[in-house]
Amino acid sequence: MKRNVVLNLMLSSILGIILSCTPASQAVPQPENTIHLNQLGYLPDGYKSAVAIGSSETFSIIDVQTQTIVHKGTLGEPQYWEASGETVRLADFSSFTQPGSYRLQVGASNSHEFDIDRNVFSEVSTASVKAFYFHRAGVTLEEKYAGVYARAAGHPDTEAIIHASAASTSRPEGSTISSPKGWYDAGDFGKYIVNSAITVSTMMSAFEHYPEKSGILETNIPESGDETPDLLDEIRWNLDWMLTMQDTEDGGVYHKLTTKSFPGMIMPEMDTESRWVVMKTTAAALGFAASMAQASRVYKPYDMEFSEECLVASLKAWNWAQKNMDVYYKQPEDIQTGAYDQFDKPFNDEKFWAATELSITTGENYEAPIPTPLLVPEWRDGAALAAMDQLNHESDEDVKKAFMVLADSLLSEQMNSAYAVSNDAFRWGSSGDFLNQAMVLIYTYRISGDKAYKDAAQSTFDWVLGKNPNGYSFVTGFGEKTPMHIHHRPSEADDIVEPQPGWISGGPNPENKADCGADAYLSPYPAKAFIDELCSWATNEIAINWNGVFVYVSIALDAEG
Ligand code: 9MR
Repeated sequence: MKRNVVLNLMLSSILGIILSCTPASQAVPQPENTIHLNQLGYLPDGYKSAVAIGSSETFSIIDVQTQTIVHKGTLGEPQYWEASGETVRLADFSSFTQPGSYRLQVGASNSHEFDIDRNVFSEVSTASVKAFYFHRAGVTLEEKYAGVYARAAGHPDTEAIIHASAASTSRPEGSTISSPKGWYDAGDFGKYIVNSAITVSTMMSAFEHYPEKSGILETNIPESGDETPDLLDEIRWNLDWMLTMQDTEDGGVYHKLTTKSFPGMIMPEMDTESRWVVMKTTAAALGFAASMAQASRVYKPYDMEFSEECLVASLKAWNWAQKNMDVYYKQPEDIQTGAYDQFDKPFNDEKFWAATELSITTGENYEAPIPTPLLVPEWRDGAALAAMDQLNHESDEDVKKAFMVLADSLLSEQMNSAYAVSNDAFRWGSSGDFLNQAMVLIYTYRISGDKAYKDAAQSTFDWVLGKNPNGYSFVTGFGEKTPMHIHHRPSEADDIVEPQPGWISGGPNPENKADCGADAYLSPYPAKAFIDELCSWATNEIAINWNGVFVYVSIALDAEG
């Protein structure tokens, strides 16, 4: 189904009237559905699968124009999935390649409509980049770029206060620095270096690995039409902010810039509390060093001066980290915003990540051993992303071996999975985990040419767009059943029924059951522990890192056709 903006807006107003007199949990009427599939659709030559629940042995594909059956198939063997408590069968219709609009029928059940189309992911890919524009701090979003999501500027951050934890001789407690621009991290308005670093790097890697597709994305932002691709213009907004978070005196990088506690559900310009710059950490310095080293080579053809500035900043942060390899983030007592702390492991992966990016950019050898086993990337771990960048520049047998071990473990997990996905361990931001797995898999296809990895990447990506037991496409505004009540301040406060489009909801997470109150129902099955409620920050918030990897995977699948 292509997203029809006008129709959606009309539906929004009708729903708005209904919404005003019904409780949120009943607000969006959903079709009865025992078939879960990618609600946008599939690439003609790509892997195509849906999940069916029920006793039927066969499935049909119906052309929605002609209402005729165009393909018939047999469902796979029933498989029980502990994560969802369901017995399901897979419908594999990869052999059906005819472009068009369809629905899948199993017994008396019908799926959502979906397309088979060469450009099926183009629009959502563009929207997922555009979402970052909606999150720009310190600037008015004009209607010609933001449409109905136009808003006043918030958080100029030209007088961010140095917190006691960040004080130094030249920047004592209570002094101020100017730290404007950047993106809001998530449903809150904080700006966090660790999460910014993995996000900008994942997006720059999308650009480096798939330059043709990412170079032509048009997002209608103020910089559109300049010499630089829109994707890089958008990333630059955050890189400019990140540079201000370095203490140029010693090269250390502050962990975050936020208010002392989370504000209410208000628009950015209403949040006028003081914002604080909080302590320098090793994780911030190394993530920053990695991103800036990568930015230095990515932006070189477009802005030589900026490229040089990034490299100087990267080296300074790297040098600071060499002398400060164990400065973990410790949340000060008077600060309650996000921590992005990590006590589970040392900073080996961040060190490898920064060393790799610096080595690629400078051609010199920055030493750091590859941490094995490599893990799926996330905000806590940039090593596999570094491995991908390394392999994108030159083949290194050790790195390739470690990367293939990771990809093969994902592939084998998927082979045994009832939902044909590489994940059954659910936690905060599970949508991001699925997408990072899909990124590893699609990149493995690129270096191996083995279609099994591409199919696995597609199948994992399908999860986020609706092939999951919740039946939600977790991308706002894309798909028939999509979150309407994301934990996101502007979407709640802007009086527009539809949330900002193109954001990835965090997805099922059984870990935190307290956010909607002790009595709120959250499924005991981890894969179903999701509620589309505003209160559910642990399952229904959005965040830049999850969007960043969605950008990568949607571009990559599009590019690989
Ligand atoms: O994505 C983060 C998740 O991995 C952590 O478990 C969680 C709790 O510390 O925090 C998540 O990140 C949040 C951040 O701390 C503040 N902004 C919103 C982020 C997304 O929920």
